[in-house]
Amino acid sequence: PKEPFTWEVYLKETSSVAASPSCFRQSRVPPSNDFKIGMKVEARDPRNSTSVCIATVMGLMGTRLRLRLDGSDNTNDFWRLVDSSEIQPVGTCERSGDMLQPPLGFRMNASSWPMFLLRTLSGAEIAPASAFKKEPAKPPQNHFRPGMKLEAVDRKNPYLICPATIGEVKADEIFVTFDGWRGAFDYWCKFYSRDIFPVGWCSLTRHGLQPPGNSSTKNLIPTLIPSKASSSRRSSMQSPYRLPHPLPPLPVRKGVRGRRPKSQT
Ligand code: MLY
Repeated sequence: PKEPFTWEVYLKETSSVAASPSCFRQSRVPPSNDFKIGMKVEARDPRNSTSVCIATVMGLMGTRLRLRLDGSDNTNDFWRLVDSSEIQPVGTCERSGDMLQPPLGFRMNASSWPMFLLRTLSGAEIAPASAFKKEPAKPPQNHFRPGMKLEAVDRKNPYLICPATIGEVKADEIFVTFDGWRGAFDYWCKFYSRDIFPVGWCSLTRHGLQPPGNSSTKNLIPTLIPSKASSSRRSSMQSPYRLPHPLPPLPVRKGVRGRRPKSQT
């Protein structure tokens, strides 16, 4: 029976180190999540960052909120930390002299927006200002190094937080690689991204942590290995990769006397 994932065992197994908490734009003591399902907040529209909209808290996970813009459909939910600068108490927008906007893809006629907004907010539970926490400051510099471990939001499945490794560091950016997933979910982000957390964050905040995937980088067929030795003899048009072994011969279809090769499916 396979042991459940723990960082303690995994760091040993992979002989790797966790990135220091000081590398991250996250509080050393995670904030409490004082929101409740159904509460209304103001949120920047993720698809149109110039507008501030009304959103409803649809779910809570650790220090994160699952949000849905009122007047939008249920297919564009997004996640924000309780100390995100992209959410604020209802009334903040108006006090600063701005107007609440309908979300991109508002499902009604634009002319019905003022009445929709009125009905949305009347009698609704408004999240108290005390639930919104101050966003931590950016760390002054990028202290990440390749090989350091962290926990990171899977941006293709943003409800998931997963074990990850720093693959590359370039100026104020880092390449986040997802352990055991062959690169399909990897991304570049700023070192001060809010989507990355120190090892232990999920456990501390009672957020689920995905186990590493099981895709090995070995045994890929065909396995492409960068060739170093031949690089000086290569013309710029040739691939920097070579196949490690000759490919197996293709099955040959013989005439009437022969048998057809068996299907591989
Ligand atoms: N089953 C989905 C979700 C994969 C999630 C990968 N994350 C954890 C890096 C898929 O295979 O696409």
